[in-house]
Amino acid sequence: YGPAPEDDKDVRAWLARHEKGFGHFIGGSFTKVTGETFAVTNPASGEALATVTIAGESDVDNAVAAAGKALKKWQALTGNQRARHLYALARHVQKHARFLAVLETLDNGKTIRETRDIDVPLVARHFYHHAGWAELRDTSFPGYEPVGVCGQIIPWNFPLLMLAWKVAPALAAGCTVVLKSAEHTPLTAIAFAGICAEAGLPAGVFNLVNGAGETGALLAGHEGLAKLAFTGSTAVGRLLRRQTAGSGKKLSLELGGKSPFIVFDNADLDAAVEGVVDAIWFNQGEVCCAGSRAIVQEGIAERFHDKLRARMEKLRIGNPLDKSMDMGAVVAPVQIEQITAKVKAGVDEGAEMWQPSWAHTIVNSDGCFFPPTLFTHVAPSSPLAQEEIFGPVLASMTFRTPAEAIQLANNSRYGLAASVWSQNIDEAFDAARSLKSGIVWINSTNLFDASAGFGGYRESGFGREGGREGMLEYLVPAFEAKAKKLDES
Ligand code: TXE
Repeated sequence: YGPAPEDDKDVRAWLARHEKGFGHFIGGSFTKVTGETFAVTNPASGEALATVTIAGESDVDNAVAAAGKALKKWQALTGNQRARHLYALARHVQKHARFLAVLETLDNGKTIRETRDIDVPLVARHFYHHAGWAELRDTSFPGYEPVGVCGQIIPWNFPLLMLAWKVAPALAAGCTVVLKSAEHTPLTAIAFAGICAEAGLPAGVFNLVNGAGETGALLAGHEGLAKLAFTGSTAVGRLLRRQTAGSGKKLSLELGGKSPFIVFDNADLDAAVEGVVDAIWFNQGEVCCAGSRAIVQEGIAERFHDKLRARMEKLRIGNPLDKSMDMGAVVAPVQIEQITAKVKAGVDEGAEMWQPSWAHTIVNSDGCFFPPTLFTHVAPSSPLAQEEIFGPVLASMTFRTPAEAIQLANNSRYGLAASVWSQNIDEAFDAARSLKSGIVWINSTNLFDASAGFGGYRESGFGREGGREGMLEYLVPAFEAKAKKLDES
């Protein structure tokens, strides 16, 4: 990890100005840094970046109260007025795009190429898109009302993008929000809170609390919420389902995945190999819909794996602020430990592991780097094929017939996404129809858009984010909302 490039100067200056730490954002302003704090680290170098206050019970109470207080005023605005606020947020995100991209890269370890070209532009796109829904809410969803105050808990793999996925539809629907950032990566959510103030969003419409699982549990259990939206691990998703059962809260869960990447023998192999790069090495494999299981037709498997290994040799991994890097750092040492343990278990059970010849050169650096890793001849029942690794590790297996490919692909407790590669469009559509997953990409992978609903089947969760389906998560039929109001009075 070499000297930091010049272009992180603005972010460094901002961090230096907040040397004493960051508080929460409640009722339109930042709270003081008091009580317990946690440290935020750059995973590419191990250096400390900032100190952040942990939200306890009274902070969560205050944030929910602020969101409750703002609800009436926010709902009294016209759709057009709410839309203007969303447009303003989008424009301010664009204005600070470079700052946000560098901050996200420092905090999470993902490459600047990704934050600059994908994460931050998609964040702006989500606010623009949902500004449209804000304006169209009454005509597009007649008979629906906003659900009310929403609690939102986000993970660390796309910190600012997951914030946008949750905050934009909630605000467009007419809800107010208390968001909890992820403990590894709270900094872009804090910067976004500043943007809300700068863009003139009414106080209390967006509130931010920081902290780990304890803070998340306090928020999830709060009686003042009408809805909880969560993205994270299946284990915590299960806890939250139990915690909110019988509470009357509306719930949406976006959890893990083990998405298949099916390559038929007539696929354009070079395109499919590039697809794998996007599917499993994009964002170091820390993607809930990562194509982590390659399912390759037998006749082309050897050729495909040879091409893949040649491509892996050329991947560049290192300082995420360096614009030429393909892969950056994994989010934290704990995640490296998890990936390492799962890879070791795969080797111990006899699966064939392959890493590029340069893999050893990154092992002893100060940062959390993990080389791209390929397992071939993986047994379908192996943990390598069944468990989410959430790292740059691809498990590959082969099939003979299309039916076998579908059977292997659906042999999972998850069902988030799938990718099908074939130049025979009938074959591709037949496969797509039979796959049990929320999204199917054909001859492409990891494509996201604010207008398309995203979400899973089975243990990947329920509820959709994005598009019309995503809006419905933040609305309720009017009679339900009225019954709730009557209950409360
Ligand atoms: O996730 P957690 P972790 C998967 C991935 C990864 C594993 C562990 O496989 O290796 O999860 O990551 C908050 N009540 N994914 O431990 O704990 C937490 O503070 C309420 C997939 O980081 O689920 C954070 O804000 N909230 C996933 C958020 O939940 C709680 C992305 C997610 O953290 C809580 C992340 C509790 N009891 C991890 N405990 C995806 N689907 O993209 C924790 N949290």
